[in-house]
Amino acid sequence: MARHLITSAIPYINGIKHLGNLVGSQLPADLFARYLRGRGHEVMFICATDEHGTPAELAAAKAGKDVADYCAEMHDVQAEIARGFRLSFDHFGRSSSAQNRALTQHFARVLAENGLIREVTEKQMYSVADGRFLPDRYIEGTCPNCGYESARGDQCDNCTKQLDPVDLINPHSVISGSTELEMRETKHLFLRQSAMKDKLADWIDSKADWPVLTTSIAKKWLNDGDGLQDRGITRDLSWGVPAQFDGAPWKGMEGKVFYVWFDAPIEYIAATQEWADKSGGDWARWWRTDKGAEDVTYTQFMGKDNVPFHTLSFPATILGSDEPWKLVDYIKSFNYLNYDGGQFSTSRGRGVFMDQALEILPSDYWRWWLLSHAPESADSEFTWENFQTSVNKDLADVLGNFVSRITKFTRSKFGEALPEGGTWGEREEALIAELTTRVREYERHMDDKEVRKAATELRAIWVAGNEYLQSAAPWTVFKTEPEQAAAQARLALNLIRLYAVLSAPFIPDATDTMLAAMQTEDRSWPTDVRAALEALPAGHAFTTPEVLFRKIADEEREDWQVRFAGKRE
Ligand code: B3M
Ligand code: ZN
Repeated sequence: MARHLITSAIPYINGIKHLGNLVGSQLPADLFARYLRGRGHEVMFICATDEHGTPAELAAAKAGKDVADYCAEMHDVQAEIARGFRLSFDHFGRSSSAQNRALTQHFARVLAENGLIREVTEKQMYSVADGRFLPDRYIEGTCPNCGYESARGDQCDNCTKQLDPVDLINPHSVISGSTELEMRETKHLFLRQSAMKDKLADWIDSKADWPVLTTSIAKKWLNDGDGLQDRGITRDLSWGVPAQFDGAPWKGMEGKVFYVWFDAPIEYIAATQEWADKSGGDWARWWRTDKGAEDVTYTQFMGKDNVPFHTLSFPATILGSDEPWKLVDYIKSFNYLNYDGGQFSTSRGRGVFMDQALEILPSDYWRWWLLSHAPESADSEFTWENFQTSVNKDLADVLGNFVSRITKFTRSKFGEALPEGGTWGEREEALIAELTTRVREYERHMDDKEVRKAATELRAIWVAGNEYLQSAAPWTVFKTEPEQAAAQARLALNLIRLYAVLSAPFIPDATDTMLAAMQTEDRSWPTDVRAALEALPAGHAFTTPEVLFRKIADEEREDWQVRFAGKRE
């Protein structure tokens, strides 16, 4: 049994995320966590809300709420939706926690002690109309790198370049729209990332097995010349972790807070501390290599825009501390999911948001489509036609139909218990051989975090059962050799349990339904497919489940297409 630490990028607190956000981090992280637990490993799966910085302040102001109240409310909203999608976090934390405040200040202190923080007096955008400095997202303008016109002060969404507000061309205030901006002097703390360039480069070079998407982004910013500039880690904001040294204000930093991207990844650790404080568990054995974490495999999941912060900035914090913190072992990153010929748009309400998705269909339908179409090697696109086809074919026609056909047949001919008699022949041996190969392939893809390939293999495993049933045709065999039909039905009913176990990472609710129908709680992984197909003996009672997956009708699809085309407030 191995120990796996898994983190998903922590979603910003401002508003409900869309399906593209979900498939880029939380959902594949959940898939992996469920898979590893299913294989009997010990898993710590951490996520949280990212509550500091300008996104939170701006959203709270827009909602007319105090920012702390706004964050508390939105955290609960996001937690509820996460439960709806069956995201199996061991803890869903908050970056505004006391634990994260203390840990963030701790890191800043040790980095300063190690000579890796310097104070910089610089000129920053000051909005005369707004009467304040405008950090990060309070400024928008044109990206100097790619020309995208709505680049934010901290990063360009189009080309992923990390920016400083002063880099923008034609900047304006997001608060007032004013372009009456002037440069005024202000003092900030800078993390000397440049001093750690070689260390970071060696570390990234040692990760030969990382996805190309991850290493290419990391190397691009590492070798770009300006990718590893020292970065400001404080901001002129009131909401955030105060820029203090263990309680005492950092001289000259009064009234400033740490930059949200400085404290957000630290929350991965702090959230584990939150979990420990709540459960009495031991966080250090997951995070401190001097306290047991050297045995931990740590995997992070995130969208590609988050990669620079996880391959450069956060490791700079960890390595720069010179303390025995666990560094990430594998970074799985994702491209973007587009929506029906364009992009998801939070501001225009274009596309399906997590709450809306659950209003129209149960989570398994979404989980299956999103994971089987995860934007791994390239951006992928959600279309309603494709969604309808996948659900109707894969879930209803293949898996659902298999379960319904064999339970109904057995009930009508033998009653609701696994029938006795008969033996396996060539057809059954061939099926066992095929499934053995496919289950091993499925495991390999899951171990490799190859989400789409795993989904394809799982679908093939379902198809194999359907084809077996089709060619064995127990309904025909029953007329002349009822014992033979009984052996076939027994095998097929055992396949339902096998499918339940294998499918759990993708469609956990269907797994529960299938196991309940088979009246078993045996979730043991099919290390030996033959043995797994004999797990439920003759005489074992079962029930015939309700429709496992319903089909999506053309009218519904058309209706949803119109409904989610845009304009949500
Ligand atoms: N909140 C950005 C995002 O949600 C940011 C991730 C933080 S991970 C430490 O995409
Ligand atoms: Zn750009």
